[in-house]
Amino acid sequence: MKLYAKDLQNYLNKEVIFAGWVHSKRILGKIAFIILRDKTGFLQATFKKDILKEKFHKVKHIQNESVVKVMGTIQEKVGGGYEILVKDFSIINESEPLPIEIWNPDIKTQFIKRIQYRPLDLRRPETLTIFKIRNSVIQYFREYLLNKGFIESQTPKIVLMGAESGADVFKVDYFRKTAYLAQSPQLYKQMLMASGIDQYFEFGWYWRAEKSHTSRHLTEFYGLDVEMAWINDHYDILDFVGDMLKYVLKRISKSNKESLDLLGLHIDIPKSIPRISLKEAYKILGQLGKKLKYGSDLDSESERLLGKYFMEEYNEPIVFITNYPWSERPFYHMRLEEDPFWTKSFDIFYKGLEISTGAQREHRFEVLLKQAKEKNVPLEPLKYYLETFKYGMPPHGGFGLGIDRFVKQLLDLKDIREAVLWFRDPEHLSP
Ligand code: AMO
Repeated sequence: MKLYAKDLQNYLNKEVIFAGWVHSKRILGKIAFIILRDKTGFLQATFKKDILKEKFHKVKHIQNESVVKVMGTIQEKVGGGYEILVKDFSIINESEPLPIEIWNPDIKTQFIKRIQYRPLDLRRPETLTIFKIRNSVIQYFREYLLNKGFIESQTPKIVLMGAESGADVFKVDYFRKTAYLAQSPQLYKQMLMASGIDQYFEFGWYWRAEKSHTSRHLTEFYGLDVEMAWINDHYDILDFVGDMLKYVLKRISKSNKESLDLLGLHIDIPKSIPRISLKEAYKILGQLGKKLKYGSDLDSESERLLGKYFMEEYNEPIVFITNYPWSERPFYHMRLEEDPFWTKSFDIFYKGLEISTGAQREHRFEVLLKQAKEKNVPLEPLKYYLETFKYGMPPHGGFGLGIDRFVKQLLDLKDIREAVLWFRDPEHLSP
């Protein structure tokens, strides 16, 4: 096992082997200092000519960012910390001069070039931290759901039809049949509600062949899908998701303090998440000078305006907007009994960006079939999905939450591309 810099205090006056990257180098005649780095910190390696004899001259040729292994004794360093007095060393992998800047305080390398050299970019603590927090985000969502008794599993990603609009799908040549990459696990997670797994979630990839060039769209993105049965209506789901979001944000704020400090961030925890219907949102937008056609969806400017309004007026970073028009929602959303123009649906906005969509689903077979026909959804590939609704399907609903968008908003990143290791958009398939 590697000895990490953070554990050096346990090895005082002991002989050890330490490996890491060369962070910096200083040569003063017969003595040289190399600062070695690993993911946990730094160690000064002290090289002396009288110990290393003729091997000493090799130290001068070691380039920054090379991987080096040193053997020697751990000592306390004057001024605090530890150093290793090197008895022997080897260069494991030499580095050429880096093609991107990583240690300048003011990085000028363009993001697109940083992505071409993403592993090097990830040596920067600020970049690495994004992925440490992303890792925690996924862990805390999972933790919350498992503690509530949900079951996590996985559903097929090579499918016969797109689960959402059906448009914007990537085709796959599947042994001479045409298949598609899943747009979402929607149909499968709903089918599970008839199975006894009445509280289900999965993390997984979504693919959408959308030619969007925005700071919030990817063609391949990662999502959390949740589905639950025995609900009364979509407000039950919002009660659940509200508690979950508060839990995750509190947990990040407490357990990832060091990472947040490095990025200079403070997390606002929602207190009482505002919940308004789309009709009410139209009114607020009207007061803010933005007119939307009655029955239309929110555009990105409206999302931003509402986010700003609820932050300024109520100090709330998250907003739930409910009851979207049937014309704007997929066939599986349940319509309001009293006014079927609207659906029992919602979108969740975090700092002015949609991070999640959900709804109570239509569970009555005849109504669902009628709705699918009304939206001109091809019925043949839906056969097994629709069948499930004939044999005892409980009322149910759920939501899909974009992890990349959540991380973008959480960390105030300018672009969703910063929140994924290697992104896919209409122009980028490599690296
Ligand atoms: P929807 O299509 O709204 O809903 O997707 C759910 C969430 O996924 C994220 N998202 C995206 N993230 C990055 N790039 C994109 N191109 C992109 N498109 C969507 C958003 C969005 O809120 N089946 C339903 C969910 C449900 O009802 O359970 C669905 O897929 O954060």
